[in-house]
Amino acid sequence: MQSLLVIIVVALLGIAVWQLTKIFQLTQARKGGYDDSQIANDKDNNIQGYLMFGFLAFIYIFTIYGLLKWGHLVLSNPASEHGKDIDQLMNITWVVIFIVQAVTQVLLHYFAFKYRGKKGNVALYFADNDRLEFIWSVIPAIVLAGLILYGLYAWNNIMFVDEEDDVMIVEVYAKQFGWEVRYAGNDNELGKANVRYIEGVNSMGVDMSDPNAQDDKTVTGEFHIPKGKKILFKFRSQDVLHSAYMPHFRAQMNCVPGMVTQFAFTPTLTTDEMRNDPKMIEKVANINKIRIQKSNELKAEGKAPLDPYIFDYLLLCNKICGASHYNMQIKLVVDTPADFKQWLDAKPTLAQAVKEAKAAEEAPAEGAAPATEPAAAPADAPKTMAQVLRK
Ligand SMILES: [Cu+2]
Repeated sequence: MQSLLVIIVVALLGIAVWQLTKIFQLTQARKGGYDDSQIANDKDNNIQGYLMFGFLAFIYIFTIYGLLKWGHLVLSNPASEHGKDIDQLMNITWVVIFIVQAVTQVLLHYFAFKYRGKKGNVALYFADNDRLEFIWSVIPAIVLAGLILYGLYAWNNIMFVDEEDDVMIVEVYAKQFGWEVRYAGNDNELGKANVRYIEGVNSMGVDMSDPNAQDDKTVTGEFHIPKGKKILFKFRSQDVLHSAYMPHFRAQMNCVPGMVTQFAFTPTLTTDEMRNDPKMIEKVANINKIRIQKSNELKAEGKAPLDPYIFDYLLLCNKICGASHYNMQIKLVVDTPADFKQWLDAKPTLAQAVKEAKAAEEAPAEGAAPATEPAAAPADAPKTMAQVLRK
């Protein structure tokens, strides 16, 4: 509110100064010392011409200043195998843009200065120049074609998943506003799924009558993947378009209702390794510096201070999908293969979870102890689960 008032006061002051200069100019004009013809004279044109150079200097100085001041804020080393290709593609594109921008902006502003208005100058009628038009059409066409071909080549390399590859399948399910993740289990095949099967703990709509679904495991809150293993992500959406964005792995794919999309990558740095990356340490220190400032303000107001920030990989939604889109994220942990195995082994299969939920639902009246039941081997679970769900 206070800043709004300040803005209004500054705007009103600006208008007042502008009106005063106008009055001043009018009084001068009446005395005959001021040209109020409203037509630009040579002096006006010269000023505008030199301002062109002023503006040119401004955009270059601001660009260099921005690079120096904020250049370190971009993401640090990629944490996936293909990440280097994406970064290289991005860097080449930036270099091309910088060169083109440097040359064209100088020419644009120089010519605006050179051909500024001059008394007595008459414009030359100039229909076209085939050679010039040829040059400025062919050069961008070649550069763009090169960039596009290189981009397509990089994209095809990244998106190609060899059938023979030893990949681990992980399903990511998007919905307003959160993520759920399903592991394909020992058979590395996801059971069929459909929104119609959503019920209770089976919140991803897995078809429990499908034999492939019996060893599937679902998790929420956070999910883990092992370092060095190619992960084939399968994306689904329950409701609207979402986009699974894993910036540190340079990976993003739309999650489209009614279809399965995919993206595969091999993580190369565990969460711990990324936390110990010198650039990441610097970033985290920067964030915590800001947090400490904010915490001091909060403490002064008698509120609870902020926790220090610890780095974690995230999977974020990158498609504006509704009111809580901004908060649609899930923690992603990259473990060593051994840690990952330990983490995943400790999770129950979805079949077990469904069975436990059913048992808990039926049990309470008798006060019996069905809690031991769910521990049954998953081998005998399939039929029962399928029957339970078909009811
Ligand atoms: Cu979303």
